[in-house]
Amino acid sequence: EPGAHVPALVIGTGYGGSVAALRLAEAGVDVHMIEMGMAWDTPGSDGKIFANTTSPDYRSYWLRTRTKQPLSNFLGFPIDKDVPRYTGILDAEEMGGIIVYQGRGVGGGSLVNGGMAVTPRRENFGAVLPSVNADEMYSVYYPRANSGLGVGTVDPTWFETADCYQYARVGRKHAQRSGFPFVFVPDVYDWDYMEQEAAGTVPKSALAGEILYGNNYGKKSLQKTYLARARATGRVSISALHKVTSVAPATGGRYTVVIDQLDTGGNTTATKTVTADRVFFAAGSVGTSKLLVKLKATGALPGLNSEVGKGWGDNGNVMCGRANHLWDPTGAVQSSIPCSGIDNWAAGGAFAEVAPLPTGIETFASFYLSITKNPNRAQFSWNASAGKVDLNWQTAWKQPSIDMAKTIFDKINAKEGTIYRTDLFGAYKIWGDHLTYHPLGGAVLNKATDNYGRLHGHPGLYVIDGALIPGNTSVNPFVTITALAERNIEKIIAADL
Ligand code: FAE
Repeated sequence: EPGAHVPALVIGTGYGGSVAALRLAEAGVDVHMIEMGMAWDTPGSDGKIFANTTSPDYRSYWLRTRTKQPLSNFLGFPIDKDVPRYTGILDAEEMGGIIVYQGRGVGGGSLVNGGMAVTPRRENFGAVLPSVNADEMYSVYYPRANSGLGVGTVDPTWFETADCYQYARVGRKHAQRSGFPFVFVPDVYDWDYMEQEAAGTVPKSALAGEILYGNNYGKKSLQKTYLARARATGRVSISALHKVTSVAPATGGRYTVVIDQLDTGGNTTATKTVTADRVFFAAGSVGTSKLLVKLKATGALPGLNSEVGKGWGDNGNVMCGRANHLWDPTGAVQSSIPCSGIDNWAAGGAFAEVAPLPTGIETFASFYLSITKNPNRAQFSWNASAGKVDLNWQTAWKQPSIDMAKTIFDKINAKEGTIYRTDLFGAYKIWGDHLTYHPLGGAVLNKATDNYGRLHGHPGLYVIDGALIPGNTSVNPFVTITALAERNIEKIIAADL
């Protein structure tokens, strides 16, 4: 309610926000969460909450009139199409030199992502979060995060014969023939449910190509894990279609939070002001960074330090496809949930997911999303004349990622006598180097904040999401975001409340 006071206000309902809400509530603190996206709890006229990747509709994109599909072309044809402007689930946010894909709605990125739940190899952790005690992370917080998220792995016996993972078995064969380690990748998808999908006994989700615009069944998004537990405490409430626009000091050590209520056309229908004792920034790397950079530059939070907005990276994401020989079909029905990867991090700086191309037809293509050790870092800054926050990432900064991915795929192509696909990203373009799914950084731990996410200069303000991580996690990021949030909130509850 406008004018209300809350002990703890959490901006955003993704991984960081959900961990904070659950643990604060368990400690007896009433929490209000503010989420700019929709609640995603009500079916549309087709009886489903989420749209399919093969038929994007009004539910699919955040305030766009045309889809912006990560793979823009297929067999040479552009596949984007017009859709009604709506507060849909996937935001393809154009930040200058890069398109940053993000989930919008209660559950944040967990609504749209592939659910790949990967703990970094321990020897790589020092480069991921240099100021964090690795022993504690690997003995306490990574296990806590994996259990809270419901992480599991494909049954290796079922994998060997499942039609929907033929593409992954082809990926394994090619990786191993070129001498690369092939690894199974854990996921929060319900693996028993997927086996039932394959057996034809339950409604299909992963095996119907659902991903990117939500999964109607099977995926354990945050709505089913952390947020369900948070709500069950009775201390957590969530306002969907509400966007935080300002946080500023109020009397008594409190903060005034300004919130716009949105309609499904993205228009502001009301502006509300509440006060909070503590505010947790969990709007995601881009959302948190944009808020903090604006609030510092416009004088609302003058105490923030000059590290705010710095250290942003794309987790080295780059995509590519390979054209296989006719004797290596990858399958017409592909599980949209990846289950495996090729690990060449130590030797070549690349970890490649063997990704699906769930088109419903045989494509003879192998498709990969690589995470690479790209060293480039960008900075957010306030553009006063345009009244918005800019990011100075350059498209050419992806070249190191391409080079690292090539350490895997040039070798496989040479061994197999195959070539790269040139029809997936338009105009004979081999590399999907225009995007990231994994924005990280902008309010880096132990720089913009102390070593537990407390923002410098303003007691009671915290960052607790992917903005804390300095640009790269060496694998898919959400397990690390969750584990770091578990670590930080435990300290904050013990020391600050
Ligand atoms: P996030 O989950 O983005 O949550 C932030 C929330 O804050 C969102 O719900 C926003 O709508 C909301 N918000 C933003 N600004 C405001 C505001 N001003 N007021 C109110 N609310 C606001 O943040 N990661 C993996 O580990 N494995 C995968 O398989 C994987 N696949 C992916 C596939 C896709 C297509 C995408 C887009 C991402 C994928 N990711 C994956 C990345 C992962 O989802 C992402 O790192 C996390 O969701 C980030 O978590 P945060 O808590 O930082």
